[in-house]
Amino acid sequence: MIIASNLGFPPLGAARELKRATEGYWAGKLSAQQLLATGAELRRRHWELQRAIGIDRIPANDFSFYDRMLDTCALVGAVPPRYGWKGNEVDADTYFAMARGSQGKGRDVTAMEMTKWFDTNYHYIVPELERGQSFRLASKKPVAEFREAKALGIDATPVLIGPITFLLLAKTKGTRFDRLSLLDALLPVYAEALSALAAAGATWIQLDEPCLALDRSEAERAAYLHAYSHLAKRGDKTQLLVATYFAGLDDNVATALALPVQGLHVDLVRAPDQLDRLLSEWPKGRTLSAGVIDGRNVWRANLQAQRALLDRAMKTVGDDRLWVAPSCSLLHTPLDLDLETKLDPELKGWLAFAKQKLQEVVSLAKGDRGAVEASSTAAKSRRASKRINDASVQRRAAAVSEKDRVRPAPYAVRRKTQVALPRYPTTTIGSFPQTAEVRAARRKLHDSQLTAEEYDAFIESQIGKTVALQEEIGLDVLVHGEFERNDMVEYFGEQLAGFAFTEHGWVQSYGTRYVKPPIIFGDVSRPSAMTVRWSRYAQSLTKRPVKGMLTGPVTILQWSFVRDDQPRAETAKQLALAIRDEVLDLEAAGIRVIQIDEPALREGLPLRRADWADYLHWAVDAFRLATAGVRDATQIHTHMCYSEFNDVLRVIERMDADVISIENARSGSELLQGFEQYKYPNEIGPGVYDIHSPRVPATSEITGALKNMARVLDDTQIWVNPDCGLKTRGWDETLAALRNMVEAAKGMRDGKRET
Ligand code: 39S
Ligand code: ZN
Repeated sequence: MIIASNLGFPPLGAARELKRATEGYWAGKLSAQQLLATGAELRRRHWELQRAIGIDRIPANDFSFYDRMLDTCALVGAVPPRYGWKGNEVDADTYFAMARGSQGKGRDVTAMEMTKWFDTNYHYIVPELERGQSFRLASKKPVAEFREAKALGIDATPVLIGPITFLLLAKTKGTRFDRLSLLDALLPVYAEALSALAAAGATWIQLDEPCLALDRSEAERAAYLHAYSHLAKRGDKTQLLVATYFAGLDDNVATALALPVQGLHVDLVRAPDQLDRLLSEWPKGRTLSAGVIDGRNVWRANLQAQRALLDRAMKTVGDDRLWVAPSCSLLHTPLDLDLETKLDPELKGWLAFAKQKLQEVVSLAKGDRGAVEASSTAAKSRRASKRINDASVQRRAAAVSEKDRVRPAPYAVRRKTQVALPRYPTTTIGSFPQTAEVRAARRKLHDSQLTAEEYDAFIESQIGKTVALQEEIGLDVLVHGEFERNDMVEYFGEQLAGFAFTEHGWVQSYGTRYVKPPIIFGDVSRPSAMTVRWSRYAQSLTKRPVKGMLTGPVTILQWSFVRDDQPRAETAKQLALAIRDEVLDLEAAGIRVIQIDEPALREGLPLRRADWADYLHWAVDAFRLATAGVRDATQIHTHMCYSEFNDVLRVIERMDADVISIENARSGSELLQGFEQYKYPNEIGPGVYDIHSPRVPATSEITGALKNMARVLDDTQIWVNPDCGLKTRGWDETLAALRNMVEAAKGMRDGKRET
């Protein structure tokens, strides 16, 4: 019997119960007790669902109220000193203060840094570690959740983030030091956590080690062996499964197979080629968890092909040691396709969400012939469907040449013809608060309680108010505020041909924030203008320049579920042509500044460095194709966030935007260090405050950030802007922060007047 297994299940709930309860708790409308009860109810429901589907090994402790890396910080007592933690169990207020920062009740602490989880659109909280830091078991969550499952009669697999991945994803504070130097301090705490789970009756424990599937040094490989040898000495009978995903083990195969653990999970969707090598060296008695159902996309699997992989594995591993599973945690897929009542049936027949993926896992484990045949029929229907191909889009993409990607004049020449602005010009990244009122209006439009005319008038009133406020605050380049957008990717997906969108396909982005990634199923084009109406309206209200706001082709690609029947580069090119059409329409409508956001450009980098150059080449080409059609006088901006930019600084130069704004506030001085070593030629706005936290930065704090920038950048290059869009913030804190920001910018201008 092949075992059907799962690595992780999305915690949100079909009615987004977890989001509502958590935000309710933050707003003081729900007690901690009520929040915990909602969490327990969701876990129960999801465990029972997985059991009903027929999953044999169901995960526990995959649930999180905010993020599993943050949970791990709490587990091992890695709480930075600024939270004033006393060393007992990490309570809800400390936990959420670490996630979001906290202001009031005599406390003013910043949040921990947040960054992208590998190449996903999920963000994790980055552990902060100090030299010589100690650890201690400070959370009972894994054991408590294992017991909850056990009470339901489920022998669950508790899931922890493995010690090496935890350390490798952490950042060091204070003086730089080798994170792995903390390993020996950390391992006893992990051993204690494992023993506690063993004592509670766990038969298997899953340790997520995605870092083992990335480029690793010899020292890091040695650390893997060292860590798992230490954990193997526990003396209980609980078996360990090390889970790798998102990439193949490649040159780490020998290390992975040498670990003294009982099971290994590998991603055979992203890296099917690793199977032969693994099997040729497979240790006798080791369990193989074969990740053959794509946990990163929404396409229905071709079960026949995946079953063939399993048959090969079975010959070596034996069917009593073979598990079949999704490639990674299902956190990155929506919950349930059955909730989509409006999706057209043909397309629906090509898709699978988390619940359907687990059904596929069970079909494979059971060797269900009917299911295998049905999946082949669906695959054939998709390949043959007329809806996928648009000959005119394909012809246009084929005719693109390098001249379409190059602006006629260099930056220095263009700048002289563009909008005139003071030094340290101020702007925002584009969105203003998406209040409950704005969302309710969209909901009413959807439910026909508002007519299209009434909704449009409401959006215009929001724009009018926001333009007036920006003028009053004294910002230099204004925005319309993006009130008409549900999301910066979904909004465009809804208007582009070749896209489908869901009603309930929520996927966690960070904390309680979710997105509904659109589905790119066919050739992409833009039937008509998408944003011009709102930008033109905003510009009609003011003499100051209003920035047109678009999402770039790479980001639309990265934050959508993308068709898997042609190279991503080709889909990116089609998207670039669609955005190029919009850019030119904005320019024709009198918009002098146009921002094309590419926050996901960095996160799209392949996980292995050997694959970077190829990706960066086509990704930057897509951005250039989208933007290079404008006149010299049109100022092109771009924006990027949540990235380790120092990896891609030189690539940013090749994008040739006139101005780039960059996330910077939470990661402190790192970005600036990059600019010390490398002279960026165009203009740049490193974010001066963190918008992912409700706290209002003082003017002096912003001035400090600007002065730091002025040390490594020329003062004619520096723009003053927040880190990112303001849509998640409330109006009061937004206005207060922007006033301080403008005051700080003015101070910089005055301070430099004599030079
Ligand atoms: N990825 C994408 N796709 N988009 C991004 O902006 C980002 N930014 C970064 C990186 N990745 C991204 C992550 N940042 C949100 C905010 C920041 C993010 C990601 C997500 C966010 O605010 N998400 C919203 C949320 O979780 C949902 C946004 C949305 O689609 O709350 N809103 C819809 C809308 O505005 C639906 C809103 C909604 O929930 O129309 N409506 C209620 C309902 O349907 C009704 C509301 C009411 O009646 O009051 O039940
Ligand atoms: Zn941003």
